[in-house]
Amino acid sequence: MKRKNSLESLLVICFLLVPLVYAGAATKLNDVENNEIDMLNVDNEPPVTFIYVDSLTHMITLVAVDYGNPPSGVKATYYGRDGGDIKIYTEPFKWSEIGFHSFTIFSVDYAGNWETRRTFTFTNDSTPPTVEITSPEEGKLYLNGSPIMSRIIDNKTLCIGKVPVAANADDGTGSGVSMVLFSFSNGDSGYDNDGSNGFTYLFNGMHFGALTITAVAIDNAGLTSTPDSMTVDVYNLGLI
Ligand SMILES: [Ca+2]
Ligand SMILES: [Ca+2]
Ligand SMILES: [Ca+2]
Repeated sequence: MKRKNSLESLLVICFLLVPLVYAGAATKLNDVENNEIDMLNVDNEPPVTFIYVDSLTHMITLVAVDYGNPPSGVKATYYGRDGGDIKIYTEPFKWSEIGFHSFTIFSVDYAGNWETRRTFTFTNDSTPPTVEITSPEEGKLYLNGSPIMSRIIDNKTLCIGKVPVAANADDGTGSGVSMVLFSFSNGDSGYDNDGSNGFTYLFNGMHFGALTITAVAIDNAGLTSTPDSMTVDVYNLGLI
């Protein structure tokens, strides 16, 4: 009888424990789910700020986009000019001082996520570049692209075969030379946008007689130089 009572007590305890264990497990499961939902529904990402510089109007616009799930929204955007004080950005502003400039920009969202400060540089430029044709050289004789000698009889440049055209282009302390355009009186044209190895173009059009070569430099602000021109005598079949 005593043993039966003990068994009954054990069964009762088990009977009472099962729902408790189940409830505990369910609570844990709910906690995990809630935590996951919390993690999925929080904004822990900072905004990203972009800068737009209009090289013609010199207007500077900052735009910030917030991220998160869901994003809490951009609370404020800040900027500092040329290492100066940090200010709050309210609207586009003009920055027309010529030369090199740096802007530090960053934003914060309503959840308190601060964007890491980033620095952008640009050059305000209102001076066109200069250009000068350096090849072919005045009074030289060229044979298929290579200078052979100075002409003795005539001081006019003569190119038999291809014409190696090169120009020096300079933008001083401005935005830098973007490219040099080459055009020819026979209608051919070309450009070189890599000044690291000089600005060059190899003319190989079929042409017999005087050929005027014109070079124009363009800087990174879109300003164009005064053209430089020279006329040479060319005898080229235009073959490879
Ligand atoms: Ca955010
Ligand atoms: Ca310039
Ligand atoms: Ca080049």
